[in-house]
Amino acid sequence: MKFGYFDDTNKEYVITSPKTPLPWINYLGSENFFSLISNTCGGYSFYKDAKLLRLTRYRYNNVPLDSNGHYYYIKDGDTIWNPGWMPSKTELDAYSCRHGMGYSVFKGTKNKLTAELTSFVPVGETCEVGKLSLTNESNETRNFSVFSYVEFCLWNAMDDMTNFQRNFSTGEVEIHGSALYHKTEYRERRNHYAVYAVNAPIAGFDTDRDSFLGAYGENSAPEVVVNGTSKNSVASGWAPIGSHHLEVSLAPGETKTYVFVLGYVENPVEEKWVGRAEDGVINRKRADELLSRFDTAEKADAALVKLKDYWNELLSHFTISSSEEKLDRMVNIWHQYQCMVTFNMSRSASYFESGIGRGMGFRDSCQDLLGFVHLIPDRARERILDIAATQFEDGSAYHQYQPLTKKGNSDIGSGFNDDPLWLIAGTAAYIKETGDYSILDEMTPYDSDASKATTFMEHLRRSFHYTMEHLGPHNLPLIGRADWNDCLNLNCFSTEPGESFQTFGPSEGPNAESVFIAGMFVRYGKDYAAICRHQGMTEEAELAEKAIAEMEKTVMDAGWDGEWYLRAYDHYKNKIGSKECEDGKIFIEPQGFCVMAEIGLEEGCCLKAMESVEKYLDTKYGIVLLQPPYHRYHVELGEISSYPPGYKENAGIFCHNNPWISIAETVIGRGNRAWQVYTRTCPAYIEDISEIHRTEPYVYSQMIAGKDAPNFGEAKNSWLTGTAAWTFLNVSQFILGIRPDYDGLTVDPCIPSKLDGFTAKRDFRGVSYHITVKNPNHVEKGVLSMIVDGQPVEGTTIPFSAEKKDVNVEVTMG
Ligand code: BGC
Ligand code: IFM
Repeated sequence: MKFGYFDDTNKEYVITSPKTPLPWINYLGSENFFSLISNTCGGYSFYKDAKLLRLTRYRYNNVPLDSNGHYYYIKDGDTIWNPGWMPSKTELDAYSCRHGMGYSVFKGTKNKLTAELTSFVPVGETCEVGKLSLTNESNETRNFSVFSYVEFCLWNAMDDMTNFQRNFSTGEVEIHGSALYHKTEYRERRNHYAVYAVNAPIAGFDTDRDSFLGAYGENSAPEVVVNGTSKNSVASGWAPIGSHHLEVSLAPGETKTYVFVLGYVENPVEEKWVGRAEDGVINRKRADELLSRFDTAEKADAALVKLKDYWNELLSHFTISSSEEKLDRMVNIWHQYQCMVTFNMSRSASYFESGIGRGMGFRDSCQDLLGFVHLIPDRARERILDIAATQFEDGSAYHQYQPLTKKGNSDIGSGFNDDPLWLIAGTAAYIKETGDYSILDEMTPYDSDASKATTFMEHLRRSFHYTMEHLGPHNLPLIGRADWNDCLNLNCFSTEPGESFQTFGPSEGPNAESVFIAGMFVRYGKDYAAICRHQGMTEEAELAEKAIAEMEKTVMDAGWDGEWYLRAYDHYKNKIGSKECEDGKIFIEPQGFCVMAEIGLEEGCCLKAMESVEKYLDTKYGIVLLQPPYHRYHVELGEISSYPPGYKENAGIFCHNNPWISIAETVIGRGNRAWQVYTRTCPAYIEDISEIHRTEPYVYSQMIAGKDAPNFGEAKNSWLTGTAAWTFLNVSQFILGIRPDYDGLTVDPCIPSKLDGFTAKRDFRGVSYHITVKNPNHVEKGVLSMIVDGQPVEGTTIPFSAEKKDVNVEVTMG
């Protein structure tokens, strides 16, 4: 069952019922100001950091689901309704929500009155624009009221929902004409405030929530809206809000448009203290400038066109055309869009991540780069250096850092032993995309301390050596607190039996080892060695190559279980992910990574491992993380066994590592299977089962309940997941096979044999490659010939040259 449809021409998903199984959201904003916005106008806004600078308040765990938002109430006679249905939940005569690239359009009709709300964050601005058009579809003149409503958050979202003894006394506002200013904190800091304004005279306003809703009132039927008159309340403490009252009169067929702006304003240091004499009165200069940029419908329209142009340009760098409509849709639009959102948000703010907990992930942000770097390489470069600046001097890393301060999060600390290697992965992707080795010379701090800076190349060296120098009894890498699988905590040995696990217990025991990190070490170690060679660090390259060869041997000796790769050894040196185990006999992660690293390829281990994945881990909704699930709690394994069977890391379908298997399948040339793995979790391919899947059908979720769970097939944690980057990497670089490499662009597809081929346009280092792939013999892999601008080229890589701006490539598979 579907709740909408894809509109590929407009790059939108059109939701046709407000009652989606879960809120289906979109992200507004591309750089600093962001809003989350659901299909019923729920959500909130923040500037740079969802925890520290949150503009509007959201209520988690609320009933009904998905409340607070940026709402517009229409009071038409006795009927109160909202164009996005919530929060009044008045049944609409017509409803649609179009989620597009950085904007959402809501259209509601009730009693022949239509309201169309277009919400977006203009490029380069720190505000959300809400353009509201009201049309009288009837034959009579209509007089009605519109009430806007946002509830302000007192900036620090964590403090906002806990520190009531203080917060109920700090709220302050100012009102100037149609502009309502939220200035809590301004008295103290004098540098930032929010403004909520409309470009028309207002009949009234409210800034105090209790006045607006009424004592014990609800946002489904605020007292002010029910009575049809604002109270002109001026908040002092309690809960500041912004609400405008517009009185509207429309002749038959007439449309009127209003532009609402919710903005964040920061006074630069030199302006910060202007107005000090009148203590606490805000300096509105910058707000006035901001509002004047959007004070007509024409200006708002022009900003929307600019936003669409921005996205059309970004998405033009990689486009394909094939006989598979859903593939084209995902590659050309939604994969890349989700990559941008995960790059911007890391794991901070979604409807499943509170924006308060995680901030940016060291591992997560490095992986996000893999799918993002081709979109805006300069921002990728900046991000890599930001991440590296939080690294410790020994090469290990804070697991997370705060987006606003860019400082490592010492509450979470370090000890995730896969982290350092992800920095190599992200950097290799950047260099392959851009050819820019100058990043390696950048002086880069450790632990955010500039006095401890070295070149960035030295950071990479320390990353690699950290793994090399932290080996366990079998010479496999020590796992530390966890590797990619956050919940496999094998150093929980000091916990008393019967106690719950200590996820953040001793960060590194002497024994617990990870075969997954070994796979990563081999795969990304090869990149490290290649970069060393390029930099003339021959000795270091040789040392790395030797360590990699030894690690490959170690995996074959101590990490191969006969039919698949082992997962790990625990603190007691017991095998994890072995046929000898009672539960958790086989895990997905080492199968993906060891095959991607080609460990044991010649010995046939890669094929065998892939066959085992298919035999033991496959389901109709994707590949589960492990089998059998842990049926009871194991203190020595940590959080993993705290989940009921089939959920999350305990045998859920982790979408993130499904592409690892798909890529691994391309390594061994099985295009049909790589395709099957790709399509099974791919949003567009499972749109028809939206009632089972439940999350948005245009983006990936982190997890789908596995076959051992009662809700098999139900997804959770949509949007912010490494799945976005890995899937785009998989489909673009391994299935379609268009892969940036150090010396040029490689074209080496591994596609389902049913495909006749495809065409693609790929921009690479300033050159546009127009690629035609033909598959006359319907093979799964193999390049028979490659013709570049009429000349045959040996192999599958087009050596890079900046001479021509357009290059035609014809590849014949066979
Ligand atoms: C959290 C877990 C979560 C895991 C994967 C860990 O950091 O503690 O609760 O399941 O990450 O998201
Ligand atoms: O690898 C992690 C990721 O960093 C956060 N989400 C879950 C994954 C697996 O535990």
